[in-house]
Amino acid sequence: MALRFEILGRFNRARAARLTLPHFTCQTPLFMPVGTQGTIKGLTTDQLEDIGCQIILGNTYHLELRPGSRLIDELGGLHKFMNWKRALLTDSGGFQMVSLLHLADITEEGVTFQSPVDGKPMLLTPEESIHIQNNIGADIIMALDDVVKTTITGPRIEEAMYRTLRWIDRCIAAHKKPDVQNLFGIVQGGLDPVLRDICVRGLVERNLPGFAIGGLAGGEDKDSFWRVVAQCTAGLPENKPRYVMGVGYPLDIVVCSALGADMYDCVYPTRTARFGTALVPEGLLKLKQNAMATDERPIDPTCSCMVCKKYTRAYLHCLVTKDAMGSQLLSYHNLSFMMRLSRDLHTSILEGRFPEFVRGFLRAQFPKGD
Ligand code: PRF
Ligand code: ZN
Repeated sequence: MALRFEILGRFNRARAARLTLPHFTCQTPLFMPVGTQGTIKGLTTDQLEDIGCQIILGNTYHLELRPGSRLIDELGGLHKFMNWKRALLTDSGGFQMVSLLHLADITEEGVTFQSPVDGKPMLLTPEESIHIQNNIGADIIMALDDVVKTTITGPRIEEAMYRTLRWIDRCIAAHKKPDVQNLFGIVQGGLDPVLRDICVRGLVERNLPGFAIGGLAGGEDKDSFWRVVAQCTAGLPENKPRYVMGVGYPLDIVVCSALGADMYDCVYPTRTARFGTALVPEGLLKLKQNAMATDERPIDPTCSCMVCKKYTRAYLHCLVTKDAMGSQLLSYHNLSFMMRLSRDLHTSILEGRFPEFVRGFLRAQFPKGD
């Protein structure tokens, strides 16, 4: 195992922990910004360090297409290639292919898809995904899973869950660097508590260094989503990190942390920035609105990030969607917001004032109590 997970404080099911990875020691709960081609769109790695980012996510599928994991390996791994000294996590690639390419098809062997480069049929097997991720060299690598939308019903959900369990053994067997890279298994099973339970037990038996809860945030209602997270965290070992994949919105991170989850990733803060939206304690601030044109305040007067210290809403209104600098500055602020949220969760759990923090967060987001 190439990690240490020490719980420093708890509040009911919520945990504040220290997660020691080969490249960095992180504090949880934590949010991981998503990079695709070895970059978080619009930000330098120095800026990511400045805002307190501890671990970022890379996508196996994108990196394999360009520049290719063999080249990354030859050039000394992704950390060196992208000049990022802190922790990295790579996702296995299957989910990205299925969600991006409607041409992807899943068989027992792996995920088949047409190369977006030359249209040739390609196959991503569990072995190949792990081999690529071994080459990329992230601190945490993810098992190849069979992901289905939570909004479908029928036997396909059960098939995907059992296949995910069969594939985990192929991933474990293919993993050549367990001393320096941590392989996380992914719980699938849709919204079915029986299937989720079988998957949790199956993965726990494999004694992996950490576990992810997958297949969520795909259009199901919040109640179903939170119920699955609550069930999975209850069944996963206390002393291992729990990662809810593809989540999310600030509210979901607060709720999932209360339910005992530790790690999150989502494109939302950077994507919404590119559409001109800033995350603020009250919810969302749309910089495109005409009212912003003469507003001399910072995005968020309570935020101490570089953008809020130096620029007005009026200036950002002028830039958004017209100049790349607009998305860059908004991404910088939005990720700063997520980092502050992660820190606030950690310290409030540690200091025994988690309920007060959650109440304050909810009051700001839902002032009318709805
Ligand atoms: N599996 C993988 N990556 C993911 C997910 C998943 O279930 C999600 C959840 N929708 C986001 N990213 N491998
Ligand atoms: Zn800010």
